[in-house]
Amino acid sequence: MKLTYSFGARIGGSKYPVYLLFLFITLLYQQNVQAQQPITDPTLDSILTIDLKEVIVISSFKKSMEHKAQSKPLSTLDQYLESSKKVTMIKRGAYAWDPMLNDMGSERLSITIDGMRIFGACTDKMDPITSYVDVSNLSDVQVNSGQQGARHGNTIAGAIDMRLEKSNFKPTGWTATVETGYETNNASRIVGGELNFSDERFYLDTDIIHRKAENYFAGGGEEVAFSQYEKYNLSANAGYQVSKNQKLLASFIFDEAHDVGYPALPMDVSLARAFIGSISWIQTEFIGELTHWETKLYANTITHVMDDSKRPEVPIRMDMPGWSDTYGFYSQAKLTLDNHAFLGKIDGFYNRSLAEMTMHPNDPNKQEMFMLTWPDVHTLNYGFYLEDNVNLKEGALKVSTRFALQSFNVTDDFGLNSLKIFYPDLERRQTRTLKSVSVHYQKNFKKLQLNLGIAYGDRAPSVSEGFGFYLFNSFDNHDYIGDPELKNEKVLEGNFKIGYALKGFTIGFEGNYFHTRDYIIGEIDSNLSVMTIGADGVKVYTNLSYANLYNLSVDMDYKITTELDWSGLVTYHRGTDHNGRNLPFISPFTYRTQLTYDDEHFSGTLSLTGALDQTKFNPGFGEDRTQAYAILSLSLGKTFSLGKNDLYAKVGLENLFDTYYSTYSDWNNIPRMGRNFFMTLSYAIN
Ligand SMILES: [Cu+2]
Repeated sequence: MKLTYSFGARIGGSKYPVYLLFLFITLLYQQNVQAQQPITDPTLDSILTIDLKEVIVISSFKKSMEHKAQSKPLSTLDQYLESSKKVTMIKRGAYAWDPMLNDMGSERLSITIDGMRIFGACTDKMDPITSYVDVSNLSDVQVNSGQQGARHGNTIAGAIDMRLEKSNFKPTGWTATVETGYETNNASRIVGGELNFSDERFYLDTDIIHRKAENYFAGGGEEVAFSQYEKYNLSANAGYQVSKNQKLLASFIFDEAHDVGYPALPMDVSLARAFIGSISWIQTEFIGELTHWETKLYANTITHVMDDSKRPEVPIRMDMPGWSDTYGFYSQAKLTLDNHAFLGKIDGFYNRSLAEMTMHPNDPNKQEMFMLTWPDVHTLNYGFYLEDNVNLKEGALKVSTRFALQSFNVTDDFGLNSLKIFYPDLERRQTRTLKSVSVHYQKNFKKLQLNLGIAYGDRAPSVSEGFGFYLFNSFDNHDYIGDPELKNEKVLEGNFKIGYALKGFTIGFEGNYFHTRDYIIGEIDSNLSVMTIGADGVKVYTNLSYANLYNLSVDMDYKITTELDWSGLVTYHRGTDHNGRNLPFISPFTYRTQLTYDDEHFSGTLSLTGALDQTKFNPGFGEDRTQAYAILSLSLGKTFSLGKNDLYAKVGLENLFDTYYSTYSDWNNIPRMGRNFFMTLSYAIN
């Protein structure tokens, strides 16, 4: 606690006048973007559970009126995710940041939309799943660390589930909102609206949003070329109450981004498009003691078109389109017996991933070259998940397990034969079994709460790790080749949390440890020659004997008065492999502190985020020492009542002192945005 506080005082004190701090303290506003979920989970009735998930409330306008929970109402989903305690974002530009949980990226993560599996179509990770939804679609994002996320799929790092916003048969009738925002740094314009109808029998929610931004400017005024983007998103959700006990729901999202620049990469995206749809049947009563039966069928299709047509000088022109289609289902039900609350779930998905690369030599007499970078890999996964929440005296126990079968089928002959150059005995099909077991225990003392957990889990290689063919990584400047014979990665996980609450003051100390066997990472193979002009070498995905990773954090919250609140967070992370070599993308020591003020009419926040020098980096993966930084931001909000309707205005200043900085997770040290003034207006018609 001392540590965070002293940082706040230093910035406020010596470097910048103290009165500046206090001027804004009087106008501060309660910001509570992330809240630790209380130990009762509404989905499990009143049974006490020990789900230590973090819930990031996404505030659409409607919710912003209820919660006033956001510091920047129309910020991107990426910015919301970044406010989480455990999620960090890899940035390759201003758009489509790539989430990491517990310092682990997409291969080790399960990311779902309302429980639906969906996979990006880019071999270079330009299109994380989070880039195909917008805040206008969502009510909240649930972050489950480690095997606590196994309900949604096999995972090492945990699960991020983005939950769609639904009126859910509330008798609100017709409601509408119009929202608009502008940001000065990159001339970002945002226009959105919602039109909803809901009664006890039927609801229909629709929303639309458009975002367009030009290049942004780093601190000090340097323009970051190729950082523009444009995106449209629209969605519709409908529900029909068939009987008191039965509901039929449907959801649809269309998302399309154009002209997206990736300043940290040698290529851009001319089109990234997703269609995401589902139908669900929900029954409160099912068979006998089984309740809350929910079955969902879903499908999604993604098109990703990557090229370098806008780059002035390239050694060779490349077109790299990719496609990913996923079809899936799940069916789950609950059972309550004495002090046990069970949840059982069966699920499955079928994914098809295909990506191509065509090289067009500058010399017209030379032939074009064509490769399949993902050889039309079909992945079939079906699994069974069971959890038991046991309500104990002054505590709780949660036991959960998942078992799944996952098979790969390389369906394209050309792609299969290309991989056979490296793996002559490669079979077209393969099947793997995946397992997860976890036990969590919670004990409540008077003002103290103790959580302990231990877990085992594994995962199959991703399509890139298993079947990728000359995937260029601009960070370490190597071509990557997959290995279909990789072993599954297996993790042994331990975690704890100690929470202490006094009147108005809470403190939590939290940590987790991942011992990962057969850790998958790319290693240099000096016998192979590069495909990409200018690349330094070729890496092949390999199983390391093991890698260790741990994360520690302390967070505090102090309610100074009913209106004024202070919170702080410090985190420490460390990751090494079996040789003591640093793992890439491990965060240095970070801190965050925030003062918020909130009364009926005004709201405001003053926040400071920063990191110390990154001294534990991995030069073999293109990393270097990232300098320490501290960034100060503030925002002010006010609600105006216009008759029956409400107008909510919010203004803010980010990176107040226009600091030039980049973080450990900025691809190729691309600088972050400099000073930025934003304003948003939301108008609700009730
Ligand atoms: Cu791409």
